[in-house]
Amino acid sequence: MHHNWWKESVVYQIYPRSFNDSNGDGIGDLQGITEKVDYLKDLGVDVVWLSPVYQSPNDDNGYDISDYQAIMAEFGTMADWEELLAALHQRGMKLIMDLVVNHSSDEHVWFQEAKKSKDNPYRDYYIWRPGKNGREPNNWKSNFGGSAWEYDPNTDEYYLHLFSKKQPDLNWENPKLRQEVYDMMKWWLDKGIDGFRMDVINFISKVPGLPDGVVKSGETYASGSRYYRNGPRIHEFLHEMNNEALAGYDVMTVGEMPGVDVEEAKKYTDPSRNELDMVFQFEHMGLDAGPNGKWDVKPLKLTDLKANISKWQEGLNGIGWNSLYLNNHDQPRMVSRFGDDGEHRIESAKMLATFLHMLQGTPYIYQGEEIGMTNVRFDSIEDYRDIEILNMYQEKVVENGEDPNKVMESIYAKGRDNARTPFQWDDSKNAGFTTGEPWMKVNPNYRTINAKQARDDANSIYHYYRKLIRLRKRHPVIVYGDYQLILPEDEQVYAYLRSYHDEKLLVITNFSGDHVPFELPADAAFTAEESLIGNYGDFPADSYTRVTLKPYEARVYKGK
Ligand code: TEU
Ligand code: CA
Repeated sequence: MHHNWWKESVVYQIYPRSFNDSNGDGIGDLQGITEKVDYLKDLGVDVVWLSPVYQSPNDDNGYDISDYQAIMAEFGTMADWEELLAALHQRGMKLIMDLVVNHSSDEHVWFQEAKKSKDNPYRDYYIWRPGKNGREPNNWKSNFGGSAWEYDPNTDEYYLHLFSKKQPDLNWENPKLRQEVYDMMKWWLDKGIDGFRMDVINFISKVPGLPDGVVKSGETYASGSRYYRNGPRIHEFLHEMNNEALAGYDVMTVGEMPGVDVEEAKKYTDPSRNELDMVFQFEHMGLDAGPNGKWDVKPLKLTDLKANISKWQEGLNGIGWNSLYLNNHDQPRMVSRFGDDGEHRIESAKMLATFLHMLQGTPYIYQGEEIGMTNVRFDSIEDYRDIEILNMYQEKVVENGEDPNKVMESIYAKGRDNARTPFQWDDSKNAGFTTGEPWMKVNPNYRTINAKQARDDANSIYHYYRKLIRLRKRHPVIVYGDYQLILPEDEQVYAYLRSYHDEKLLVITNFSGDHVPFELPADAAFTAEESLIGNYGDFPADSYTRVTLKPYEARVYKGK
């Protein structure tokens, strides 16, 4: 398999607003991140992905950009950003930036111009349509609720917004828009960045004619996703972007792609096609949702996770590349969702990390994951900040009269703000995140769960992550090995083999809080030589054929 630095790397995602506040205004900022680069270096990560830090009115916390070449005033200045880049580079770490070009902010000068008149030179940078029978041009719903169209009385047309109405979709059919994006990308690349994470990049090509979707009974709007995910010109656009903007730079590109399947992902990431390096896909994030989408919470069946992960591991092997993650800024905390954030918080967080980091792909650590930060339960909807949560609550409780307690439960389980509470640095006021009033409340469990405690405790989740990251550097099988699932039917134990040349790994993870027997199937070709890492301390290398696993136990054996 072809070797690349971004396959051998571990990425750390920072959500700047919630990471570290350097000036006491309650909002995380760039100088705050720079103060913590040694923390990142000690952890051992190779690449930092910054969620958006560009100028933005913050309707969606920076995912609505009003100037792609300016820094958000709340986060600091361009000089602060340059200092951060230099501090990371000095320590041998890389920086990738978020590229949000499916849409801009409605406060971007392009949109300000576009809405002036139908013949404005920028009109075609966005997607405008006349209404149909006094209604929206089609029945698509926005990902944040309501119609995906907003009426503009000045020009008597609607514009498309797949997210909030302050996030108008850019028109990729327009070659001038595409060229502006490529020029902007090169401007950042020439500043020395090491790549891009591309926000919903598989949404940029829409099916011409923007056909109606099928409305579910009882609903007003339909999902239009089949007409804008992996659309007809998507591969052409990404190939062009690669050619025009990326060629000649040694950078990594990762495409955030809701609704991508294995076959499409192969096309996006097969190096011979010159599109992207890796996908960041969502299939496994949908396994604990019912037919009515993310708020329709259902328990995860481990065999569903196995079938899904295995399909991706086998499907991309030798062809493309995947990102490995169990949480990010849009998802609940992984220990709360897939582990046990009470009694077995530490063991289960380590188990999930082991499970993930031993797979083929590039692991992503979302800030706070490495200290086992958990979901939060705020009593009042007033304490929530996320536009998706607030719009959903408004629609369900205020407009449709649904039971607020039930809706709050779904927010506790799936709301994006679970991931966005301030980073817990220590047990001082506001978790050491800010000396002021934090923009969102801290999770009250910061007195026991915080980075200071974790760094001082040799058995912490944090030190376990350090060890996992270091193992990756020593054993090419972790990065490049083939994957083979064993015990596909087991509902408690997820076990798999990796193999690369004469190196093999056996990974055994108990996803339950029970004591569970594990037995290596007789036909599994594996002989253990060494025990690599486990979340209950050292264990004997010869225990791999038959063992009773403790709650959430994880063991990795190396052998042949
Ligand atoms: O998210 C894209 C996306 O489709 C989702 O992950 C979505 O935000 C969420 O899961 C809805 O349930 C990206 C960004 O990561 C997200 O923060 C932005 O809000 C969104 O795009 C719009 O830019
Ligand atoms: Ca600040």
